[in-house]
Amino acid sequence: MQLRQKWIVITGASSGFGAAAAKAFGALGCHVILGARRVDRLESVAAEATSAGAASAQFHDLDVASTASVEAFAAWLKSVTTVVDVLINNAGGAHGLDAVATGKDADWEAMVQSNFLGLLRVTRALLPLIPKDAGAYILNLGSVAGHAAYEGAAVYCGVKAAERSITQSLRLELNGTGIRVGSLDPGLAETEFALVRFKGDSSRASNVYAGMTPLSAEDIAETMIWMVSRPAHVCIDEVIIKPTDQAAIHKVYRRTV
Ligand code: NDP
Ligand code: 8X3
Repeated sequence: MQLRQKWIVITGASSGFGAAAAKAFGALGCHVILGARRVDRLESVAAEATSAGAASAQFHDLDVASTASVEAFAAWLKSVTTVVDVLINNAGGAHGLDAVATGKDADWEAMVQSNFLGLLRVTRALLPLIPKDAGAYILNLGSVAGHAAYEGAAVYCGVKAAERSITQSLRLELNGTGIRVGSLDPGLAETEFALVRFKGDSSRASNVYAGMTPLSAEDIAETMIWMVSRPAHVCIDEVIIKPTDQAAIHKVYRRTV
């Protein structure tokens, strides 16, 4: 599908995959609409998307953990465009790496709110703007963590498993509308993900990628573009993408440690 002049909404566009996607879709001449809580960051990302060639780049405060914020974002969006061709539900992340025995309510609640309820809230609010039979696409960010559990990640794995179920339910519910729905499920990718998980501890965060070559945010943005630019009759339901060094969630080849 030709993406030029299409309207692309990206949640969690202030860093990582979302920011890279804003620039990559911008470079294809799309209209990009960006949401996240750090509006100063969105302003810079929008400027970069414009420099890359975006037809337009606009942004608005969005906290997917709040229904009121999602509804305010949707109301603003309706003043900007009558159509959303691609919705990228990307906002989310992990908080902490505690075992269930020592897990913190605040971490659990933040993960459920952003990755799980946020995905539902944004999709519900924007569905009325997504056209039928026009090759539109709802692309949800899952994870290899939704396919296999690991220690300290009961809730993060749980919410990413829920993302797969939500994606599959939506795919069934929207069958016959021509709206495509798919999940992009990456393995280790170096963004602000680990920094957020470890609450700003940069040495702990960089250790996650020690001695191996992780995916980059640009690798993921390129994959998003590949998924949504297939012809309208082709729906990529699910993509698992991992670094070559990561054969499985627990099996990462490290050169220097
Ligand atoms: P980053 O931490 O770099 O980006 C996360 C983005 O999500 C930020 O823009 C952040 O914006 C936004 N976000 C978080 N919570 C909220 C919220 N409540 N409301 C609105 N926006 C929010 O990480 P990534 O780019 O790596 O992560 C993007 C997605 O990819 C996440 O869903 C993550 O779980 C998933 N993922 C990441 C992998 C990785 O290894 N990096 C692998 C597999 C999946 P702000 O703080 O400004 O609101
Ligand atoms: C992020 C990938 O393996 O760190 O979803 O959980 S992992």
